[in-house]
Amino acid sequence: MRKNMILFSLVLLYFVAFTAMGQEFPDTVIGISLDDYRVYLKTRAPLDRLYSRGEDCFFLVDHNELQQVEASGIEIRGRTTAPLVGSAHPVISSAQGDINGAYHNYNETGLLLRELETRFPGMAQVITIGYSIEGRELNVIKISDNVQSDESEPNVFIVGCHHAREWISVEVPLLFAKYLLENYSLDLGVQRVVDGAQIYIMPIQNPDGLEFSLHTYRLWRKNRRYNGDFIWGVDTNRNYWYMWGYDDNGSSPYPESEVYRGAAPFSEPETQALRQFLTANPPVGSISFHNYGQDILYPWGYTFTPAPDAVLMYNIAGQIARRIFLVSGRIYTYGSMVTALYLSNGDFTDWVYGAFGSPAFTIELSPEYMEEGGFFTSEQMIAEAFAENLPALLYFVDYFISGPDENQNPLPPPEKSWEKGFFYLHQNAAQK
Ligand code: 0X9
Ligand code: ZN
Repeated sequence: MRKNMILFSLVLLYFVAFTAMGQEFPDTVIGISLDDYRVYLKTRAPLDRLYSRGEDCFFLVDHNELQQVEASGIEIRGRTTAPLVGSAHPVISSAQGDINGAYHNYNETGLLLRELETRFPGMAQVITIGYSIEGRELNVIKISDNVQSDESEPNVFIVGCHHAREWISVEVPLLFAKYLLENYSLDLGVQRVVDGAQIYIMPIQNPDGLEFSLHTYRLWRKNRRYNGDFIWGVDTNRNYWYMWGYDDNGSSPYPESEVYRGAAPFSEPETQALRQFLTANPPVGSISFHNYGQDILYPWGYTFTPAPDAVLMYNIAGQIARRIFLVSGRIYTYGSMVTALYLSNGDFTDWVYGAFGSPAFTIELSPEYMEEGGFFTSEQMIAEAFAENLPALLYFVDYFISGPDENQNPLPPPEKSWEKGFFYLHQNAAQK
């Protein structure tokens, strides 16, 4: 019996060791020209794309994939070793050419927020509102005049990166914080919003997921909750309390789903922290950044019934779309969330609107289509996405200080016929 046990243990040990040794983690970042990559794809499986820079594409590859690329004869234009893959303590990297290029990872974001706090002590304050499942800080930067005191000014809340793979959604809120602080003394418009409101910006709602997407699997979406049975992740944008689990349309009770809503409303530390923080600092308006799709969406998401303030939110969304269009010519379509995308429940904006009654928006940043890269955004897009959203963000904060800007028309109906239908659909829905 005892002998059998020993034998069994040895066999088990062998399998565990073998599996661990055999496991291949991607550990190298390589740059290949887009033309070469097209050639490569004709005969071999796709590689894990990180981002693109000019004509080059950057990929995260394991040892076998690297050998395949080398054997294919195409030119590897750049190569770096990725920081410790899967580590809970990501390596600090700030030079372009690291695994995330010009995109900010968790550490870089934290460093920049602290740097801003140090440079602008009267106007910026970093608040750690909780910790993620893997123990990372959930940070909000408060920007206001007399930042240390709680003034009776409207609270505007802006958040990014509920979804790990949506890297560009970190950049727009983060760069907005930086812009406000660096331009306060140069620009009266900036001064007006910083003096008149308390602006809370949280660039990363899901830091564990972001790091996993950066270092291990580019297309990761959820957080890193371990659900048992080798299944990880809750979709934090399905875990909020309002109408949580209303039905299985767009949210799922099954852990393996990409839209798993978690075991209970607010079961995740990442959503719990926001519940506490926003309850203590109720927002008059909020924006949650995502990508991709070029949409400006507002509640409800859980039902087709228009929200009581659908017209108000429709008008604000129109003003946001108009300002984006004036910067870049890009058309962001707008309407209630269900008409624009699909039904879902337990998302951030339904909760904010349901719990606080204040206008709440999801902005799906560019690109518009999968064929334009989808989640796989380029480095150049960081500056573009920020620039095209800046006037809209300033308008949004100012709206809660000055009220609606009656003189501005919303975006004229877009050209493409299906979008026209889409536009009128929303207009009608909003006017009901
Ligand atoms: O599904 C989401 O959470 C958001 N889209 S994404 O592709 N970035 O994942 C959109 C949320 C919009 N809300 C509803 N449709 N209810
Ligand atoms: Zn998203």
